[in-house]
Amino acid sequence: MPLPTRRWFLASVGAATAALAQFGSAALAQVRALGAPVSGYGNRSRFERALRLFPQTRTPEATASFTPLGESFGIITPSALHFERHHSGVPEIDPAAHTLMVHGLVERPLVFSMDELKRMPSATRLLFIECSGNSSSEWLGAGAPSVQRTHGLTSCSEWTGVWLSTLLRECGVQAGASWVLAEGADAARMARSLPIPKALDDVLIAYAQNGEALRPEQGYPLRLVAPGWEGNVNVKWLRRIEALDGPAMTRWETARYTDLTPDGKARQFTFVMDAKSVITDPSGGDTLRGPGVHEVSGLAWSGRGAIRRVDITTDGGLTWSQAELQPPILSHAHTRFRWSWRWDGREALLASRCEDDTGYVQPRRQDLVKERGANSGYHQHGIQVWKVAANGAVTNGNG
Ligand SMILES: Nc1nc2c(c(=O)[nH]1)N[C@H]1C(S)=C(S)[C@@H](COP(=O)(O)O)O[C@H]1N2
Ligand SMILES: [Mo]
Repeated sequence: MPLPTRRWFLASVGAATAALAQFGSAALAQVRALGAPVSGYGNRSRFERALRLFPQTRTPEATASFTPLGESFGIITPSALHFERHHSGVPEIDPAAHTLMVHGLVERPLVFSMDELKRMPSATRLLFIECSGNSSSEWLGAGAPSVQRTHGLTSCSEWTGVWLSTLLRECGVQAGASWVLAEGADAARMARSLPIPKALDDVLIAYAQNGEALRPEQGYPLRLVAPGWEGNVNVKWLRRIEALDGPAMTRWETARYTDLTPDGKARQFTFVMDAKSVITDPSGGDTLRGPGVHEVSGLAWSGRGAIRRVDITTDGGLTWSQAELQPPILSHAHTRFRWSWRWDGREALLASRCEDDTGYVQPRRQDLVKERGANSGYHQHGIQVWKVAANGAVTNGNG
């Protein structure tokens, strides 16, 4: 690549020289004053402003908050900014009193305490959790003004716990068992059914997130994490697993979390989150400082596996250029991509398109609507377009 950044670099050197000249003895004296003492538990700088956003609703216990993806770096979501979706608020659970019961079609029903679970062989995985309602605002075109509101119902954490397969083997699953029901201890007693092959494959019963205990909002002290599957099945405040000979047909897999199609029928048990990507920088609400080189960066993920490729367009999909994927590139985790864009200062339609390692390519939003209609509600994973105006203002460009 030639050196497109040269002018930008020279301008920065000029600014730095000016700043150094202003850096007088008063500033130096301040730098030498004693700082704050040590503390038992860290907080971010008071100058940082990124927050989860949530709509004001009549029942704030039964809503969602959105991760500020536009202000995110790398692939890990800080636990304090992980999106939240609660159907009946965050229960307060004493881990010393909490248990997980595994029963139903098993040889030996067992009740596990938190201490017993933590003594068992553990596993750690970096995994995204995405609500299947993420981007539902975009089914009909430009629905939300910022990437936080269009895509902020996905987050990525490092989760540690016990494999569900380990617990099921302890209990001895009977031959007739084909599904398991997972139930939470919140007021809603939210519960979802999972087919046994998934339960025995890669489902984690997690007690830790990003190196410490789960946050209460994420299910403290125990949650289910089903890699790549819709957020709703990742049951929080987990208290019960029941082996069954079919799905339990709870209200969260019948009245909710089914996807209405144009013929009036609904798709049910649409577990897998399809490959999806979005440019987080620049994104809706940003303003480009002027023509020249801009680093375009964003996130891609797939419930089917790992991201293999991301392409970027600046002309609404007429031409595409391959972005760079930043390691680590992990299955069922956010992957960060970046691309250097020399903006000519004219109106642009900026978008990313990803492909996963099964060869699945993220569809255009219009093609998804053509196939599923506009009333699916869930699983909107189409390409997100950002419109860059000549004055640098970035807005939602979904047409
Ligand atoms: N017990 C229980 N589990 C739950 C929920 C809930 O309300 N209660 N919400 C579900 C939904 S819809 C989603 S998208 C994810 C959100 O997980 P998070 O709040 O940790 O981001 O949790 C799921 N697990
Ligand atoms: Mo969700």
